[in-house]
Amino acid sequence: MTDNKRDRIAEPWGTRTPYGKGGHWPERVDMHLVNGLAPEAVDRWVQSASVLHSNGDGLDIAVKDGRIVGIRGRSVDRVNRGRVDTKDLFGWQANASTDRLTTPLVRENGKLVETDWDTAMNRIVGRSKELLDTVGPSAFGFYTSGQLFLEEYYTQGVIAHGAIGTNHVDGNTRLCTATAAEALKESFGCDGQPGSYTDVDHADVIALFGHNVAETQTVLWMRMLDRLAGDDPPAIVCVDPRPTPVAQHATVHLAPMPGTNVALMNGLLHEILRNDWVDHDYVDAHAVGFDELRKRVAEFPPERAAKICDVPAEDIREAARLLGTAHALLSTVLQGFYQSHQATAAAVQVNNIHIVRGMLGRPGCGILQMNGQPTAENTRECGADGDLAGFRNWSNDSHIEELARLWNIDALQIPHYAPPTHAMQMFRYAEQGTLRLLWISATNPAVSLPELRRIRGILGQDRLFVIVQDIFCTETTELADVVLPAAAWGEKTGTFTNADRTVHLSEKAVDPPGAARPDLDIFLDYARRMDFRDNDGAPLPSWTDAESAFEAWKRCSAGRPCDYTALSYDKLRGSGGVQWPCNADSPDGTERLYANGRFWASPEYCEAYGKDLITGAPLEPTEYRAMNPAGKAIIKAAEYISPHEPPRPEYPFALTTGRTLYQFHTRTKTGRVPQLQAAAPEVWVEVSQADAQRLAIAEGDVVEVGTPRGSVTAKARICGIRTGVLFLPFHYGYWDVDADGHHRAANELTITDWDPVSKQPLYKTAAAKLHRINGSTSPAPAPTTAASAPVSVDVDATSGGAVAEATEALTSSETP
Ligand SMILES: Nc1nc2c(c(=O)[nH]1)N[C@H]1C(S)=C(S)[C@@H](COP(=O)(O)OP(=O)(O)OC[C@H]3O[C@@H](n4cnc5c(=O)[nH]c(N)nc54)[C@H](O)[C@@H]3O)O[C@H]1N2
Ligand SMILES: Nc1nc2c(c(=O)[nH]1)N[C@H]1C(S)=C(S)[C@@H](COP(=O)(O)OP(=O)(O)OC[C@H]3O[C@@H](n4cnc5c(=O)[nH]c(N)nc54)[C@H](O)[C@@H]3O)O[C@H]1N2
Ligand SMILES: [Mo]
Repeated sequence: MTDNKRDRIAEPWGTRTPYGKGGHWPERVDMHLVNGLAPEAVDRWVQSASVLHSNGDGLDIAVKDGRIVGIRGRSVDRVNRGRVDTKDLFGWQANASTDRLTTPLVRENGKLVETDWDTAMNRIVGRSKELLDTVGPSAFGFYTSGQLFLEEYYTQGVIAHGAIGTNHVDGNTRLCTATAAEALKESFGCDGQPGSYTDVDHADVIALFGHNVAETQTVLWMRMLDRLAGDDPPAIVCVDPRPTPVAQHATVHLAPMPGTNVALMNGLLHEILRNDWVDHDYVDAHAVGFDELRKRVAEFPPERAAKICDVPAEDIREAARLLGTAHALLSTVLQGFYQSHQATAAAVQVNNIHIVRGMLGRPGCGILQMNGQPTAENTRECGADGDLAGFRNWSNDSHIEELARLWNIDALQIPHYAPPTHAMQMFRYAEQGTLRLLWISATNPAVSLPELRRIRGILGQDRLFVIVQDIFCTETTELADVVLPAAAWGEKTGTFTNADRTVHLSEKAVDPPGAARPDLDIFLDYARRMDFRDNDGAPLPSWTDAESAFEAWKRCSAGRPCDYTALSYDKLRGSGGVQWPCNADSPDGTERLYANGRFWASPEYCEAYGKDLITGAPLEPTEYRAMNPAGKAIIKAAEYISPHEPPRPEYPFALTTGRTLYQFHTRTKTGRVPQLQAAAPEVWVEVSQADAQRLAIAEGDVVEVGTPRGSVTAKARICGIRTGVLFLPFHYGYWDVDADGHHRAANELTITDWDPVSKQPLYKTAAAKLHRINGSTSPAPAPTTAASAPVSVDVDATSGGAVAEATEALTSSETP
């Protein structure tokens, strides 16, 4: 065994541990302890998993004298074999920030003042009862997260859908992976990730569609890099307008204009069908809809797609050849598709490639319609996100009756007159005044929603009672009537499920600060104070702590695709993660879904009857039955429609937004962590060399980016982004104004518009203008290690120094 030291800011992916196709991905245990503390000096190691992305890397939290002092990867974990993402290595320090929320706050005479739990909760209960009596359940909205625990979402779902009976429950998962869920429902009748991370070990082609995995799930990228460094490496297809690290390693990099994904996908499918790279036996036996696809993509020869997307037709042909002749194709999809124009229609075309090629349910043949947040999967499973618990179908009465039996309430109490309200619509109801109480937990919409000026206006209304449950003061708590201090990851116990269905247990390592309480306790306290009861007069929800909530969830999941019945806290303790479904038939979990070409798509069982990919209109149950009586996979074609806000003379650029390796979202955690904050301290805008030259912009010049919604000033990073496209990271919030009061938040610029099918907002396609304000003496504060790498050689390389060192324990021999 050898121990390496690495500056993990300068080298985010650490040392390569190459392995060949079908081989065993070697262990590499990463560790960072505070101030060079020796591992032997740690009092306890407490099992958990990563919380700053969706990868679900197993790790142990180091505790000494009742405080978190570091992190070590878990070598037994199936997801990471010991590796830890840079943000997770250092991010835990935010827990101990001295500015944590430690006491509830209530608004008095316009100002937030400290108070005790009784006062804060009684205020919420008082307003709740008044609204229930006067307006009814539809006055309530719950806007939650992809960052709480499974137990917390299930509890919230039962309180909102069951006890109160409102249809207005959604998560920030709407901004994140609503399209992943929707694309899976459209193609397979049900949510649930078909693939597994172990598909990386077997694939001969890996295609990443709008997914900068190198910066956003860095450990998954390490697995891909290790395959690339080993024998028989896979070919990589990258679809992204920016020169991401993925693009740098790609065999073919397609850089389409933002918003043109469907045209590109149709061009790729055109070539796959024209060359008859189709598994006709598979399609005949297991799918419906092939003829419609054939007709649709016939209209899309690569030349036509090339013109719309502005990529060479030859590259489309070459990418199609790789996809079409792969023996084992792994595809991943994320925000470059989900937050872009025609989101669901585009994501579904990736599923179509796998269906027509029969590439499902076998090693290496995975689809990962990725998640973003650590627990986004659970928001979806538990029905806290505009779905119903256990992937139940809101328009199937027998599914509603099942829920009513589980919760021991009347079926009529569970609203199902329409699909659960999506977040963008909830904010509209609040704007219009029909939604009167909005309970926001673990999300910061005053930075993360589109068109922030509008969002501030909505949250700031007097008639809207706003509750915000967070671990810090944020731009959103500023607008609240009541602020509730929550315990963070590491300070509470619960389970969570990553992007490849792996369930992990995260145990409490230390106490929360001050009077902060676990989100679960807060929701249960509310239910008790409201005196919610089931049909027998027993408390609703009936559980009292995390483990009893998990046991209740297991009953709810029984017989559904996300079946947890054979899992328990005890089974998860010490384990390397277990993939659902995990039940009596598969007690060790299930690596891949849809082996044998069987889907969860039968009309009686499916989660959804699907929608029209262009208008989003839901199909009637009878229409679905007629189309797919036997529950096969559904091939859905889509025509291309041009983006709603294309570049035009006044706004000549396509503006896209997203993230960078070192920061997480609105930076409430990573902005408080010295190593991470220093690596990307302020906003920047990425501009191509050709555009910079034309507008006389030099590296580091201060520029203004404007859209019809607002403007942002930032330093320009001149990089390899394609001409005509601008990129802004969205991490920097309303508070990050510069000395002259100029805005820094990307969402000052974004548009209130969403995909008609998944209702996910479109953060990746807006038209913008750009002009230089003045010069400066320093380069843009953008990392040099990733997609924002400068073309200029005069910019110092991003590094972290001694404080950013982590050790890597490498096993020299490969153990099978
Ligand atoms: N470091 C870090 N990691 C994270 C997070 C974080 O904040 N920081 N957040 C987590 C969360 S919640 C999420 S959702 C994931 C997101 O992870 P990703 O989806 O990988 O990240 P994004 O930067 O949002 O977008 C991915 C890419 O889409 C490209 N893109 C933009 N527009 C288009 C388009 O129209 N077409 C195509 N094909 N590509 C386009 C962008 O250039 C960008 O490189 O990351 C997770 N991991
Ligand atoms: N322009 C643009 N906008 C975007 C995106 C984009 O790519 N471009 N991406 C979108 C995506 S994919 C996402 S996921 C969203 C993310 O947007 P947000 O959810 O708004 O971002 P976060 O900063 O993660 O907010 C989480 C909040 O929860 C708090 N918190 C952390 N842990 C806990 C806990 O245990 N309990 C409680 N109660 N609070 C906690 C944090 O302090 C923080 O304030 O942004 C979306 N917005
Ligand atoms: Mo996300």
